[in-house]
Amino acid sequence: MTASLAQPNRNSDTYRHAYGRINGLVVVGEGLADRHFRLLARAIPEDREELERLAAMEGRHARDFVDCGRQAGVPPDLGLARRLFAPLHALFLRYDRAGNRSGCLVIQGLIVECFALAAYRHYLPVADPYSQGVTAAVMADETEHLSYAESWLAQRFTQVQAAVEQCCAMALPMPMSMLQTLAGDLRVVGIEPVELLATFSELFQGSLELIGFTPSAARRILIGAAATAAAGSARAI
Ligand code: PL3
Ligand code: FE2
Ligand code: FE2
Repeated sequence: MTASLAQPNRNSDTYRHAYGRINGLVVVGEGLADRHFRLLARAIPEDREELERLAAMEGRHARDFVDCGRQAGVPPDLGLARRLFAPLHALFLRYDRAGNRSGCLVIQGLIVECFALAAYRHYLPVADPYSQGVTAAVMADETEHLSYAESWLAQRFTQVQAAVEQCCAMALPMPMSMLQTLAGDLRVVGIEPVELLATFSELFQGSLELIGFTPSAARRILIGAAATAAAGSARAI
């Protein structure tokens, strides 16, 4: 199955430019994940050690993906990545300051981790051999990060349900618009953005159900966010 996928020409300028933009997003995303888990470690002191361990894993991921770019001889576009991540990071900080722990966990533990897992799953078959090894190892860690957030939220479902819904309505359209911005670059490196979005939706739907939402409530949350994202991009035209 994976062998039949068209491999991109990794030496072309088009590929290298797109790779630098996506690798930049991954490096910045992993670095922010490190910061977010450190802030969560302060917000949830009973799980401090575990959350600091997860943060350290994220720091390692960031360094590992920097190495991938170095191996490929392509510099990451960090400026673009920081601009693209700014709204999601700002919302995380706002929730953190307000003591909204479930909002913080939804942003980092569900949304960012599901996006990372979906993106890495689709990158794996089209990655160069060096990045392939790194990506496969990182994916196992991201699954653990997602599970932490899922079980924390599931254990408190009735108390957090409203905050989770509210956070999804605010935050979910953000990565969707990041995805739109990078759609062309993703295609160049061999990832079909629509497939990435489908995998993300599947993972996110599964997470919402696992924490306690009914399948139809979970679907409503995702569809609502997709509609907001589409309205946002229509305004931008
Ligand atoms: C968490 O451990 C790591 C976060 C890394 C983010 C990876 C982004 C993947 C790039 C594909 C573009 C989709 C945009 C969505 C960004 C959340
Ligand atoms: Fe990570
Ligand atoms: Fe992670």
